[in-house]
Amino acid sequence: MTASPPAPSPEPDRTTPSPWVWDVFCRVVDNYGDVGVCWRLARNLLERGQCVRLFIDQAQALAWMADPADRQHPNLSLHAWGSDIDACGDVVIEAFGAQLPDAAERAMAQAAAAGRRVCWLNLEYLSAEADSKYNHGLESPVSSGPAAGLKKQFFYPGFVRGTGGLLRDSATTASAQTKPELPWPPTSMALFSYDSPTLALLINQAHTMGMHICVAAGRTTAHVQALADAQAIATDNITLQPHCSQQQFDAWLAAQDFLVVRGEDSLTRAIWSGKPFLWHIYPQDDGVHRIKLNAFLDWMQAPLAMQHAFKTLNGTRSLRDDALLFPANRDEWQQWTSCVRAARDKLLAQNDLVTRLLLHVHKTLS
Ligand code: TRH
Repeated sequence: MTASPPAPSPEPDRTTPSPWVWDVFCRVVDNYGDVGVCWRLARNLLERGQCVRLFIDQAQALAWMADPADRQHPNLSLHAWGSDIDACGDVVIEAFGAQLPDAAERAMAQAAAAGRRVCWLNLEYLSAEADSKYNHGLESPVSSGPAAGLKKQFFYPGFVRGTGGLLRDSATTASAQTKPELPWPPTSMALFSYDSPTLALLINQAHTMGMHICVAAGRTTAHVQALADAQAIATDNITLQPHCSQQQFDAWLAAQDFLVVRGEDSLTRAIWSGKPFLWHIYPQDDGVHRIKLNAFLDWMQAPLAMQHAFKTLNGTRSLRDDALLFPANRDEWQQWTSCVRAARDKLLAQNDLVTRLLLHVHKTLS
């Protein structure tokens, strides 16, 4: 996919309430989450009748992640990072602290000088830590660069009221109302993880339980292949899933009985699925992912066996001989399922992230 400079100012669709132009700035750090979250955000905004201009520094992953029909949406345009813009949108979203290109900051300064209101938000990483709630909505005055003197606000996604919530489109809200009976023992597992010393154990335990293991494309596949080459895992009953669009990825996850997810966007999808899952958190050198993982398990009110499995997979609990990464029996399977569904219900009772964004922007711009 080629990103196309320069960015024209799209005409907002005035037929729907609050149609604003949203400039979403995405810089890819690593993995698929930066682009995955921005792409899902863009799709959710389009569903709500908004206009989106997505500025991205590495658009390669969109070649498979973006469904062609979405890419051709009349209210969407894709642009290279640093493209010239003649005017900024009504809302400027700097995803994950991506320092904006000068052209974008200049456009905001010009808008301010012309008396035009613009809502500038820094979309942060998802966390269940209390800080997300305290910091959500805080202002940050900009002291240098072309936008010096302007203010941006922090927008923290989160699991509780008072944060920015979670991305949830209308189809997800509808499907999340269902509570189908899940088979015990589970017959299939979706595997989307980072490298981990416990991955071989996870795969072998899944194999012993009789599960078919479906492996996501990218580094998970590479790691599984390396384990297979080293004869560290049983290799029958493993399928490698090619890269697919975000909709196909969601459907693929939802089709398995047990999910192993990672990062932040697939974690959200696992919760919406209402299925027992394990979360491989994005590991950070300074170890802060431990705190983030514990905060999430607290929020989930996860039963002890589930907590142990999450911590073992993430290496925050030492690996014991009897370590089990799955529910041990039907009762535990039901406990894990009830835990995920109770967490999902708590979230379904709250507004989704885009609704909260729309309310916030409405307050700021009107
Ligand atoms: O890829 P990730 O590990 O992303 C991570 C996290 O976002 C992390 O918090 C961040 O710090 C780091 O990136 C930079 O996992 P995540 O968040 O689940 O994102 C994966 C996205 O990729 C998700 O939107 C689904 C999408 N995807 C597809 O659409 N098709 C595919 O075939 C695959 C494998 C993924």
